[in-house]
Amino acid sequence: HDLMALHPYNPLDDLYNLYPHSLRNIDELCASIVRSHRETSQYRLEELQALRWKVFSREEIQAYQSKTVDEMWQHCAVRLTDAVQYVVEFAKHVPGFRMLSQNDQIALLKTGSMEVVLVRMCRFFNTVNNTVFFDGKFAGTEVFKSLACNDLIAAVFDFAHGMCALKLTEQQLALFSALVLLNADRPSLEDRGRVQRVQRSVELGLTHILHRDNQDSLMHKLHQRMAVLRSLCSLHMEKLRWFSQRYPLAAHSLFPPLYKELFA
Ligand code: CLR
Repeated sequence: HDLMALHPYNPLDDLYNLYPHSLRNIDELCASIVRSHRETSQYRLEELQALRWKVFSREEIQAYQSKTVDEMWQHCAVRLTDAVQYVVEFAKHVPGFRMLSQNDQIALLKTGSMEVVLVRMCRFFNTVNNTVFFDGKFAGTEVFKSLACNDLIAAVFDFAHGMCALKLTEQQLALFSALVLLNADRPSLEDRGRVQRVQRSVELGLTHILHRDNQDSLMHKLHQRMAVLRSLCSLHMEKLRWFSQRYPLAAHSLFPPLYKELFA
């Protein structure tokens, strides 16, 4: 009975007993998702840890704040697009993603790439002083003042704070990122069934990792974070529409092509 208390029932256990060989498949799936996360994460955690206290000076902050709205939007769009490009690279190496039709790959990236960027943001976030790694140093919300969308910035920083509080390992973060991307509920998918099968395998992988780490209860919290992500991304799209209406020329000619292709 004591043993039962130590090891609460997990539906995966039945699966392992029935199909011991599939455990190896799950392990292999997890290993390749973790590998592609590592290879596309831009900075290693140790590097970011070392830069943690490198913050912008008063003058540097003022320089960002005196940029015009369109200058700052363009600047951030370039940084975001750079991050999105790494997410696209990550996606390509998630087992099953490249087997999907081109249409479905693009549909998943259109809605998911920004969400994964925001999930990844927690690696670049310092909760002690509420700053994010941006342009080589750590920046607080005030740095983004000239974007004129303080509500979005505050919500994004809040989200990063909440993600940090979960203290995910790099492996958990990798699997969660893959799950955010492989979502069969996204609009305009051609072959929803195929996306669903890939989604299920990634879900199984995440469940497996959390179970192994003795953190089964994290799954529920991660599903809650996914709902917040969706609202953040619609806020981003709303701001983008507002900006494109006010600055049509800037939005048309200064945004990186990939940014326009995915979000405009
Ligand atoms: C996220 C994790 C990536 C590296 C990275 C690059 C650009 C950063 C981004 C991270 C976090 C969010 C960020 C962004 C640049 C601008 C954006 C700081 C750290 C802020 C929130 C402004 C958004 C403005 C839009 C409305 C255009 O691997």
